[in-house]
Amino acid sequence: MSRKVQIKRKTNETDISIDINMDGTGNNSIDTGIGFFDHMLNLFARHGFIDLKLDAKGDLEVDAHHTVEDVGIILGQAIKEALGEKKSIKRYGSSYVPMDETLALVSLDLSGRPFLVYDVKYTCEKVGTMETELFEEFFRAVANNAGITLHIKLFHGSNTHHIIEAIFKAFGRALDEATQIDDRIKGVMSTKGSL
Ligand SMILES: [Mn+2]
Repeated sequence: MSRKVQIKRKTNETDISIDINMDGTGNNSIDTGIGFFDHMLNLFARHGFIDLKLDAKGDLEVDAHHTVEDVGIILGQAIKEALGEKKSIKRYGSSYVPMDETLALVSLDLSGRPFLVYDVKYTCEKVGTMETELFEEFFRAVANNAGITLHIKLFHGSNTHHIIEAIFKAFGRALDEATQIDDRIKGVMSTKGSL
């Protein structure tokens, strides 16, 4: 069973193509035009063992908002499509990731019920050229389009780069755990019979 998907999405604001393999090694090539965002998506792919090719051309002359949100939408769609009926997957995944003074938790359920709880406070409004408030928009777009119940919690942290980096690594690790196949699971991991 191959869990690979290619999607292209074009609007008046962005033009994005994605090529994802959920069962990869973390191999990735990412170009969103936003350096810090590329760095974070690279970490997500590496720590999630996801092969990811992502090319996004957005209206950065306006600001980064459309690009970040639309990357979240297409990434969510690609994850959802790649996982298909979610047969025999573990469904839940959680990961605590420390980075120096920072400790973050991502806990998620591939439930088909989109929900985001984002309990993160930043000390700076910007990291690189990017507004920190955009990360919540990104994760909401991913959760809504992938059908993930997604909890992101920062326990402590003062350096904004560390905080966001720990969250992206934890997201990759939690998603990797939740998407693993467990042969003991016949059908889907739900008494309801569907996810
Ligand atoms: Mn870094």
